[in-house]
Amino acid sequence: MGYDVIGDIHGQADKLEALLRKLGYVHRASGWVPPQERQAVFLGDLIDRGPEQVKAVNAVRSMIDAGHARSVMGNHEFNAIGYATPRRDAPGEFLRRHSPKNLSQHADFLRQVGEGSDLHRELVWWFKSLPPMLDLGDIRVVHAWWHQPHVDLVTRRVQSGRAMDEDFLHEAYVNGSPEWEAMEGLTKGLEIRLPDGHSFVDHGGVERREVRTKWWHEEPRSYRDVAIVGDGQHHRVPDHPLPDDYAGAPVDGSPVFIGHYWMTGRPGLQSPKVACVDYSAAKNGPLVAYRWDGEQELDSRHFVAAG
Ligand SMILES: [Mn+2]
Repeated sequence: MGYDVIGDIHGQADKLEALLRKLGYVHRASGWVPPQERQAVFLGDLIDRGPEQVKAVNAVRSMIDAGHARSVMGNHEFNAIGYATPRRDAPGEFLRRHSPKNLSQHADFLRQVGEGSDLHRELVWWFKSLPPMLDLGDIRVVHAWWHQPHVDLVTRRVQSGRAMDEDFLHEAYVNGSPEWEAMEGLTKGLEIRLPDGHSFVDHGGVERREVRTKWWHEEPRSYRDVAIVGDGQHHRVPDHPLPDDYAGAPVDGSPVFIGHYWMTGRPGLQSPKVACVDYSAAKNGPLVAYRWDGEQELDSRHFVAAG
């Protein structure tokens, strides 16, 4: 089986159609059908930000129902579940707070589905069925970070093929709990705190000390090696050695596909074993796929972009 691993759609249904066409998929009454012996694999973040979120979800969902695709859960689906799930311990409140910041990230989705509608409930129920990671044997797929301890915890707590249950969800929304750590790590990646006295300015102009990392880096020595910061900010990240408890590590074993990181420029590999296929389709970037044909060492010629 060959896999077409497709990055974060964020409601860009037109880009999805263009990419599927380019990959040789054809549209039938049941939905999009792949070429023989192929399957699509989606990396999550189907929703938020874009103009046609329901259409994008339905396209992916019908492919999964027909056995033509799989998808993992992104942080935006996990957030959507929390936003819509009442807290058992605090009537009137939700697992994810309805703060102005959380609302603004999710407002387009809520408007497009109709907040509180049957469609909204239905889609949230479906999001709970998306696995946080997929080990397909020859490849592994996760939205942001394949970290084996997190994978093991979620494997124990979320039965494969079953929706995420209320107990797990409540624990995963307790800041600092093992379940929270695991879901944060898998869907948002590894973040570390810069040493005292150091900070950088993020794309929104906010001064930060917590920085996303290239957890896949093959010889991580310093903060500067692994920090993911915007143009012009790299010099602000110190060249100090990483702390002993730094949890990032290069991948060995089967290749790992990720989304989430808002890449720009020409699609390229993170390492021979790691490919990020998110090239900012939510902004002005293309939707990108990696066409996997069985190779255990990835090849940058296998990227396909549309839009
Ligand atoms: Mn994401």
